[in-house]
Order: sequence, then structure tokens, then C-alpha cells
Amino acid sequence: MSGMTGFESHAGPISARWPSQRLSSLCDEQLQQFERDGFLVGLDVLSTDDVHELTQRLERLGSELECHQDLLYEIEAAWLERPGEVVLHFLGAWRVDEMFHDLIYHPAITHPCAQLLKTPRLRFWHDQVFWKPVRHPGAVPWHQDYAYWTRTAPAAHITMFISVDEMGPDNGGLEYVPGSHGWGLLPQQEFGGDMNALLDSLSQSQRTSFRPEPVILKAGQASIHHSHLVHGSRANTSDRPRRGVVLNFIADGVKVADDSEPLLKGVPIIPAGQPVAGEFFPIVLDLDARE
Ligand SMILES: O=C(O)CCC(=O)C(=O)O
Repeated sequence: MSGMTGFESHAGPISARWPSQRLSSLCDEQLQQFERDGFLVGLDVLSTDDVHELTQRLERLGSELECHQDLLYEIEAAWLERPGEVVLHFLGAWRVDEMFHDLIYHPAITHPCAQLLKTPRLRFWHDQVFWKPVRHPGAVPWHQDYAYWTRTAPAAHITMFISVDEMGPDNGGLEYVPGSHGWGLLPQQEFGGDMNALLDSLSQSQRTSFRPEPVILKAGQASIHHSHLVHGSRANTSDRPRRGVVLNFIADGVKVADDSEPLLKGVPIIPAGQPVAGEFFPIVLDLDARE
């Protein structure tokens, strides 16, 4: 992994940091719930000690963001221009910090995602951090994740949101629109733009069904959502920060649909039609190899 990360990493597909024998599995009811609603909430992913360590590492990373610009894939441009108004959002922490790196192999994270994508081989796509400081007005406009990912196809992508802090409506918690994963692909939304801009693109019946539900998580718990689920979040009106570490995965076999630019900043171009693969997109779970 030389040059790929800012640390010496020897972690293979199964990292020594996590107890690799224990794969958390979703039950049939959860699988059906995901099919119906497009999301699951309240998954226990990180221990109290892990949350404590991740918080410390995140705070260090947040205070040194400029030093890591080479390794990070992206620091949200709108945040750089208007940090007092826009949520801090950056991609690529897994290349900077060893714990963020190892997190992508965590069995309580990878197995549920593989189950929901119905794949034996789960591949890492990228990570994201969404950070709302205390009493911060930044909202994340309603959006679907796949609207940002059409450079890869087919859509066999999934998102896990891991809450670093206790999260609810008062601190600008995530909100999901149940059933909206069945609405087809809607236009991409501008980060830092109008929270409700997406509503202009909804049909009358979609507007009628637009009933967001708050996602309530304890620190260390996670939610998982479908690549087409409409979600967003409002301002943090509380005295508590609201930080989320988001991990995005794909089923092995997803291909590059557009090679006019690298898939992510600094990543070698993979020709269109070729599967997404290579050291930047490692296999994080291979169920066939475990047997
Ligand atoms: O943290 C937020 O409010 C937005 C998170 C998000 O968009 C995601 O998890 O895909």
C-alpha cells in the first residue's frame, strides 16, 4: 500500500484490529424492511472505546485538514468558501488515518452491506465525513447518493452512516424518506444549496409520499441506506456536535461508465467498461474465501 496512505499499513482484507470471526448478520425481517423502506437504523457497530478513539482521531484530522489535501479525495468547495454556513464534508479519511482505514474492513459493517447488496464480494468505494459543529446552520439538501455516482454502473452501491455522536432531530440528524428508493434517479443536488431544491423535481404522487423520518442513533450506531433513497439533514440547533462517518461500498463487478476523469482525485483512470478494482477500491469482504 505504499504511497496510497499516509501511514504504514499492512492491513489485508481482514484487519487485525477487529475480531474477524464475528460477522454480524441481518435477519430476514431487516432484509424485508430494507426492501420496503430503503433503509435500516440502529445497527450496533462500534464499541464505546472505538467511538472514543475514532472521535479523537476525527478531531485531529479536522484540525489538520489542509495538511492532508494531497491524500484526501475532496474537501467540499462550498465549505471552504462558507464554513459558517455549510456542513464540513470531506472524502478520503481512510488514506490519512489508520483507524479510518481499518474501519472499512469491520465485519459489523461489511457483512450487512454485502447481505443487502446480495453479493459475496463487497468492494470499498469511498468514505465521507459530514461534520456539523454545535449551533451550525448547515443543512444537507435532500438528495440520492447515486446521483453523484453515475460514473459507475450498474447501481449496486450502498451507504452506511456511522454516528460518532448521539444523533437526533435537535443536532441536525439525518432524515430518510421511506420508500423513495423506488422513485428512479432524480437530479443531482448542489452541496450547500437549498435544502428543498429536490422537491421541484418530484412528481405529484412523490410529493404526497414525501414524509421524512428522523434517524435516531446512539454514538457508535449506524444506519444503512439504498443508493436511491432520498435523504438529507437540517441545521444543528443544539449544543452538541453532529459528526457522521459514512462508508460507501459497491458489489464487486460494478464497472466504470465514464472514464473522462479519474473516479476520485488522484486515482489512476480505469477504462470505461472495466470493473472498478485496484488498491484504491479494495475487496473488504469475500464470503467465498471464508468458507
Ligand atoms: O450527514 C448528513 O447529514 C448527510 C449524510 C449523507 O448524505 C449520507 O450518509 O449519504
